[in-house]
Amino acid sequence: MRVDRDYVFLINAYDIDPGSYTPKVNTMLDQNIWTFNSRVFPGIAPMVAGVNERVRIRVGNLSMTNHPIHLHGHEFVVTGTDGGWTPPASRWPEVTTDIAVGQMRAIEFIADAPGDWAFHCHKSHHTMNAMGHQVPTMIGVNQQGLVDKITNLLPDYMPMGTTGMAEMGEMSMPLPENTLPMMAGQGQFGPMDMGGMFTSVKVRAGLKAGDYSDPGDYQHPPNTVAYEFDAEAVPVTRAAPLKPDGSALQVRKPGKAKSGNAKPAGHNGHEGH
Ligand SMILES: [Cu+2]
Repeated sequence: MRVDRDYVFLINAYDIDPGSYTPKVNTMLDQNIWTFNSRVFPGIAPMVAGVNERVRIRVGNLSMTNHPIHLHGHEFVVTGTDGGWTPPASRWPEVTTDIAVGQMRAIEFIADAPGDWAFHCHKSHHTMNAMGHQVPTMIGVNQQGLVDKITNLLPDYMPMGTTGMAEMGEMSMPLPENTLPMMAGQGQFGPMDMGGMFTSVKVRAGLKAGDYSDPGDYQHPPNTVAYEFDAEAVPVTRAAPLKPDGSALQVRKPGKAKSGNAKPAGHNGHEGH
């Protein structure tokens, strides 16, 4: 069962109030810190792999809830369970596998796509750090009047949730000691708005066996990065439509209708026919 890279995560969860140093060990389900190897993003080193290396990731779930573990950019197969290695004929391609309470799974894939690929639990609140989940929905609520009154008492107060939670990653709110921002991490395109059970697989050409150092941000080849389309800035050019014989049709651009001509514009020059 040889592989080129073999990674192991144990999943655990904690309930630690912001500013506290003492986990509430009697909490059974309402944890607020979701961890890989007792660490949370952005404090988890990326996994690395050379192009076309076979990678195994073993995940054991010590927490009291299931975790649908998801990998971007590749399809994997489940090669191991608590019962041992799976027979090859029993495997099917997956991008997410649920790891139930007390279970372990080994997944394997060929790292054939260079890039930085997210690897995370697919439960959204498991990719967040400590925060009360009982906050009211504030989307669309203008909090300015309230903010003015509160900042008289608490100068550092910042409103949250007016446009959803992504704003959390963009503002650097002062935090109590021994606390992490709910969503954090800076990527090469801006705030990543992630926390908790989130890390990445970095696939690079030319990586030496045994080299586990972080290769940094992936350098995207030219013209492979999505961008916001600006119709004003980019002139649209269209090829002339082809006739069935392959030759281009001549298309007359609509012209200005002469005054008093009730016909649609575009047929100027035909009046004399
Ligand atoms: Cu999870």
